[in-house]
Amino acid sequence: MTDTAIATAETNASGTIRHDWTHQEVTELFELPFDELVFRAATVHRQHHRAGEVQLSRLLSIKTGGCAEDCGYCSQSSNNPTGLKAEKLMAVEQVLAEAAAAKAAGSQRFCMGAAWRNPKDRDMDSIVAMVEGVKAMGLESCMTLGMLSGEQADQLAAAGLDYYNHNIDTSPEYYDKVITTRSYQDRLDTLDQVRRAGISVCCGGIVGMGEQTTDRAGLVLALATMNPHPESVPVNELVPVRGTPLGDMLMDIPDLMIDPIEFVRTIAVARITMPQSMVRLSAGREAMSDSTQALCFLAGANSIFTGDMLLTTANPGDNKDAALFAKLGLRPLTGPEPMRSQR
Ligand code: SAM
Ligand code: DTB
Ligand code: SF4
Repeated sequence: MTDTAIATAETNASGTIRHDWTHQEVTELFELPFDELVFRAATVHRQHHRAGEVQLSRLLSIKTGGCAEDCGYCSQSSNNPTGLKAEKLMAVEQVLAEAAAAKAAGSQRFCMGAAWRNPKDRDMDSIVAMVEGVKAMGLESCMTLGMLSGEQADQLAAAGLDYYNHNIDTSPEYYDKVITTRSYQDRLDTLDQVRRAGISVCCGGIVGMGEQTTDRAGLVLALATMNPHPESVPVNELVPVRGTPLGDMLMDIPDLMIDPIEFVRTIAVARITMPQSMVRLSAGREAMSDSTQALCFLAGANSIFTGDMLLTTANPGDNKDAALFAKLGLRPLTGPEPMRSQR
């Protein structure tokens, strides 16, 4: 990349956020010398966010297992013999008790996930009550329930839902190696409904599934050419689960594991191309060293999931995270996020 290209890469000629990234440009970012890439990502980060502040979100699986989709990474697909016991949708009171505990432990956002291809209309009353109850506690609310109809997106918006998480997971080119039961376009259609309904978009993907750098560039490109960018971009490292095709592959061929430096590069490129978004260091922290996490924060990650569990797999937990924050001098996020419209 030339010096001029580097100087203008993050913004276009009028200084506005770019949505016209090309695969070539994103690939060139991935290929920068590591210190140059991280320096640029850290610079962009400081221009748009309060450095050293990290948003804390708590996840809860409100409906676990027995999912009809065949996502190759997921412990919860009924296609994957992982031994996970399928459960019914949790009672509203139980979900709200968990939300209250999350708030007491310092979370700003409460994210509820269901192992569904899509919610059934009969579930929507409970889902709406969960969103309303979480909002009433003064927490931000997020849900991830699979594909949504326009009507369901409107119901969630009316309940006051702040964020809907729906990931594109990987590049369009690698997608068929990961999931066959719903298409890339299905995902984009749900994201359109979420956006149209006025709910903030949380959309990202998973790396470390055996994909190549070109696919990681393709994933970031797909996100960074959305207009507007997703307000929240979770970058997950595959948590290998025995019984899932991708988890088995990774455990049997450890050489396929993504190098931590390449993971940090993905965070940095996401930060540079989507300057205002919250970039969330999501699944995979349990197996990650403090040093790798520190590099991720330096490269612009500014949101994490807290607590002992993600949905079905382990997360570092509050004690380890408190120690990490103290060691690195990080603080929980205060005040508004740059992109999110207040609801
Ligand atoms: N069923 C809904 C859906 O897929 O849209 C919501 C829940 S699903 C578990 C949410 C996201 O978690 C997936 O899109 C995927 O990106 C991520 N995820 C699931 N299993 C994972 C794993 N083993 N490692 C890393 N990320 C994972
Ligand atoms: C996302 O991108 N990561 C979170 C959240 N969105 C819902 C889920 C991670 C799940 C990791 C595997 C598990 O615990 O089952
Ligand atoms: Fe189902 Fe979501 Fe898991 Fe895919 S990622 S199998 S849709 S729970």
